[in-house]
Amino acid sequence: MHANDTDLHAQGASTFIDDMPEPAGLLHACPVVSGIAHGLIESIDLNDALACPGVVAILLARDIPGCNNIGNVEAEEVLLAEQEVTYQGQPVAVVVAESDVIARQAADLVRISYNELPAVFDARTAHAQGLHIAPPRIFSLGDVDQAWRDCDVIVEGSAVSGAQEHVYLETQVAVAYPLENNGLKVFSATQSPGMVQRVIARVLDCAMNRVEVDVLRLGGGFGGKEEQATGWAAMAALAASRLQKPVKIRLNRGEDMRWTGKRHPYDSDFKIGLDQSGRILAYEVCFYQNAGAVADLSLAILERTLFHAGNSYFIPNVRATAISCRTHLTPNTAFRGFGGPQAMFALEAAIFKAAAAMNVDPAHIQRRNLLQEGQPFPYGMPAENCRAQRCWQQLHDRFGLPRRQQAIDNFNAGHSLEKKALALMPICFGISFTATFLNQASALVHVYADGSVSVSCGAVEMGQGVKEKIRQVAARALAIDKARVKVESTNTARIANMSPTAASVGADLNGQATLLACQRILQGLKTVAARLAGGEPEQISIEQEIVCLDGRPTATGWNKLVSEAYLSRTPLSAHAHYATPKVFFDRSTERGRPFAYHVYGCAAVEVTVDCLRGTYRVTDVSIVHDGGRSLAPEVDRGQVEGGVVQGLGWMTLEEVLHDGQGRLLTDSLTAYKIPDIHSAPDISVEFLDGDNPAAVMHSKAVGEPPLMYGIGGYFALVKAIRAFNPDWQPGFSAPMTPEKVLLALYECGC
Ligand code: MTE
Ligand code: LUZ
Ligand code: MOS
Repeated sequence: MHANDTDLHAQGASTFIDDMPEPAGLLHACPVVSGIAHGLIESIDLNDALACPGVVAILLARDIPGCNNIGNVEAEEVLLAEQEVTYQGQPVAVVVAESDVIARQAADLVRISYNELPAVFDARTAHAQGLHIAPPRIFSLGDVDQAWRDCDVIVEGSAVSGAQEHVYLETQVAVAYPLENNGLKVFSATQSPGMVQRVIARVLDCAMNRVEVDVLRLGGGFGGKEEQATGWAAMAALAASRLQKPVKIRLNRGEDMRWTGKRHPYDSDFKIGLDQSGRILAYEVCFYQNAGAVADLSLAILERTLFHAGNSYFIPNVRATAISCRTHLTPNTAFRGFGGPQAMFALEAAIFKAAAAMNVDPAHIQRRNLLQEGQPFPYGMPAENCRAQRCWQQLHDRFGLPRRQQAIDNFNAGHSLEKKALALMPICFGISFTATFLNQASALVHVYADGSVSVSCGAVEMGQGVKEKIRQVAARALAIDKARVKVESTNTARIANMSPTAASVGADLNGQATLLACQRILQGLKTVAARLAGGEPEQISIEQEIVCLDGRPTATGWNKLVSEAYLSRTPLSAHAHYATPKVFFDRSTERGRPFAYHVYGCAAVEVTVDCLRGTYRVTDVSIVHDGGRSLAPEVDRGQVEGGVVQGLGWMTLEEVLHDGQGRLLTDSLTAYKIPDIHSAPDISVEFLDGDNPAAVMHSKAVGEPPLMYGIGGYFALVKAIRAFNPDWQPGFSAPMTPEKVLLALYECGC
């Protein structure tokens, strides 16, 4: 009997890298990082640090045998700075010592002197100075310039959304073991074992087959370990390879917060035009993305911002421009939603402002413009199996929204110092990696002679339940009890060239590959079964571990079948590869079909504001979420609930602040507040079920989309504030912290 991750977590029996017994002779690495945001390195003095008892080595860029480059996108991303530093927290050296305490103490004694250069920390200033990661990109549909003439109402404004810290429970960690023949085995808390393997091979100038990367599970990733687990693993590998000793690196919480990137802050300008009925005729938006110092995944994130510029609305005339601005902050990175949430926040701000100008509820405009089947997204792809309207309608009907709005109106009429408000938040999220080549996966399935099953694939478990889903696929495909199936660690020696577990497609891609491999084994098993039952393979099926002939059970069960197959030398292992069909995108025309399908949904978010103190509660979230046929209903419910709370955190409490020198001020969980169980609202989720031919066994990806329901929290707060202070003109700057709420409550409109 094989327990799933949830059971192991509940028993405290699941293991993480930091729980692994430490081998004798293990060394510990600690990076030495830049204390300034921008400058040229003049000298590095290692003497004091090297004199510390227990320090074994200090490695610099010149000690890298291969390429000092850990970037996916651009050659500019170095493992260790050589001449120039471009952000506070940028690694310059790695101290290797007998304990992590010694390594940290010695790291403090490394003296680096700099010739400091000017630094820029916000996107608009960087843009004004021509500091960009790449040229702007523009998506357009229809003719915006013409369309303004037909509009009855036009409003313009700007929308700012802040960074977000991932706060995965397990901080960045890796252990590298030297093996014989110049090999290395690396345990890394990464969403991208394939990338960690490739980058280590590049840094060490060796073949990829020398490097085995293994991932059992992560204590959360949320995108923060898609690209940014790589550098730490490469440092451990560099040290292990050079010193021929196992080396561990593990950041503490403060280091992790200071030295790793966050969700990209965006600063956007919008202009929206509507007719009298509330139909949106034109939308123009320019997104200024704060990329930080190097590209990392910024351009892919920027692209997804453009893909989601219209959210779940049909807007016939759109021009969306996106500019990735280079600043001297820690490079920002993937975070659940991957640029989509920033786009949706800007559009909801535009809709809110238009609604205020028209003196209608924003829900009126939202409802009026929801996508319908066949209408195009701003990149030309028509909406297929569009469920925007159905989610909205079901939410409206099932959760009695008109009645609730009436109750809120009554409450507000009867309370002068407390105000409630309800905001709706429809979502639409494209499912597939937008880099088409990443939409592939493979799986290796073994059926052992005792009837137990082992599945290896490229999916990394990070709390999202992907292993449980893969298990379900294998169990259903083979018609056996789930307890027989074990999903192995994610390992580059068993699965080559795996894509990151990201873009919400972990279960979609790896599930399909697992299904194909199981079907291959099943074919051989059916031939054996036909022989045993005296029929043809086409007459055979397996149902609940029993071989059936023409649908009727025979005496042969799973164990007997498998042992007969083994004795008759029938293959009981298979490998399969899956590539998502029909996805493509042409960047020269910005047109294509980048997504296998879209996930829809709608949330109603209710808040209560204490108008004396500025404090508030998100009192209720009701959701209808587009779900497909779930592989694990409880997992999906957990993903929706967790995503909403994380999205609400981004929009309300979580404020990343830097000082004027680019130093992170909010580098602890006392200064950076995330939602806890006390601030989490009541959440009711209904799944809109149905078929989804585009994903494994008609399931639907669920990982990222629910985060965007949280945007409703921002607008509910804005509405509640206006119920108290109708003169207040919202500036659309998230997060809406209690301080900002208090100021807004008493800001005078004159
Ligand atoms: N849920 C938990 N518990 N922990 C995580 O780290 N990451 C999210 C989402 N849900 C995450 C999570 C992100 S950013 C993505 S892309 C998906 O899970 C990845 O997993 P999937 O592709 O299997 O859905
Ligand atoms: N990562 C990536 C992602 O490399 N490409 C994507 O399209 C994507 N989308 C969401 C999250 N991570
Ligand atoms: Mo998720 S941002 O795709 O790791």
